Amino acid sequence: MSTISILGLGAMGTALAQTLLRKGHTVTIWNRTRSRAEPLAAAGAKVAESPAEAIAASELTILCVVDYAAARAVLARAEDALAGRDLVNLTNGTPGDASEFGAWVAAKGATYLDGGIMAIPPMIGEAGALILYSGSPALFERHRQALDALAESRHLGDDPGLAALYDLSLLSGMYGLFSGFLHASALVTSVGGKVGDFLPLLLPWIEAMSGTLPDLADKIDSGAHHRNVVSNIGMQKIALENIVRASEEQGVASDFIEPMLRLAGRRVAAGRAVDDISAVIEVIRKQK
Ligand code: FVH
Repeated sequence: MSTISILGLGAMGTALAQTLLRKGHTVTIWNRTRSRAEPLAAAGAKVAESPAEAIAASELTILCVVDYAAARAVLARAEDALAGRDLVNLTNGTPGDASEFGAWVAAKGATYLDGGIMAIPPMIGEAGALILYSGSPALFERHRQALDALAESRHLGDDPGLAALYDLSLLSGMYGLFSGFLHASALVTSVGGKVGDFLPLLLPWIEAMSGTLPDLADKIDSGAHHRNVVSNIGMQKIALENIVRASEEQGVASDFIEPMLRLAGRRVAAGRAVDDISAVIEVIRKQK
C-alpha cells in the first residue's frame, strides 16, 4: 500500500481520496477551502496545513483542481517542496497547458505525469472508469498499483501533452454525439414528437452508423478517400443542405449542422464529390 496526497477536494478530488482510503492506502489531503476536508478526515485521511506539507507527507501527490490557473496557484505555494517528489496532475486542460506545467514542475526537480480522467466522480474505483496518462513512464510504473485503484490506467507516451490531447479528442467525439442528438430532438419535437419515443429509432441508427467508423478510419489513415465509396460526399452534401432547409422550415436553429455542410461543401467545390465523408478531415486539417 502507498502513501498518497491529494491536492484539491472538489467533486473529483474527493472521489479520488475516498477510493484510495477505501482500498487501504494512507491518504493525506489538502484543499484551499479547509471545510471540504472534514468528511474525508472523519473517514481516516490526514489533513495537511499546506500544499507543501501534503507533498512532503507522501510518496505520490495527485493534483486535481478546477483548471491550470488553480493548479499553478496551488504549486506556487509549494515550489520548494517539489524537488525529488512524484507528481500526477489530473487537472483538465490543453496539451500546451500540460507540457508547460510539466516543464515547470520538472524544473523544480519533481517527476511529472499528466492525466486525463475519462469518468465522472461516482465511477472512480469502479469498472468502466479510465484514466489516460502521459509523461514519466518510470513514475507510472512506480505507482501503478495506486493508479490502478482509481481506474483502468493507460500510459500513452512520454510527451506530457498526449493525455490531454486524447482526453479532449474523446470529449470532442462525445460532444459531436450530443450536438447531433440535440438537433435531431429539436426537429422531432417541432411537430410535437416526444424524444423518448424517438430514441428507439435513433439508438439503433447511431449503432449502425458507428459500424462504418472502422472503414472511415482506414480511409483517413491511408488517405484513400475515394476507395470503395458507398455514399459519396456529393450526395451527402445534399442531405446536409436538406437538414439545414428542414431546420429553417421547422423554426429550428441549424447552428450545429451548418459547419459540417460548409466543410463538406469545400471538399465538393475542390472537385472531390466522389470521395467518402472521411475526406472532410482534409479540410479540417487545412484549418491549421
Ligand atoms: N467532475 C467531473 O465530472 C469531471 C470528470 C472528468 C475530469 N474533471 C476534471 O477534474 C478536475 C476537478 O474537477 P472537480 O469536479 O473536482 O471540480 P470542482 O468540484 O469544481 O472543484 C474544484 C476544485 O478546484 C479548487 N480550486 C479552484 N480554484 C482554486 C484556486 N485558485 N486555488 C486552489 N484551489 C482552487 C477548489 O477548491 P475550493 O473552491 O474548494 O477551495 C476545488 O477543490 C477539473 O479539471 C475537471 O475538468 C471532472
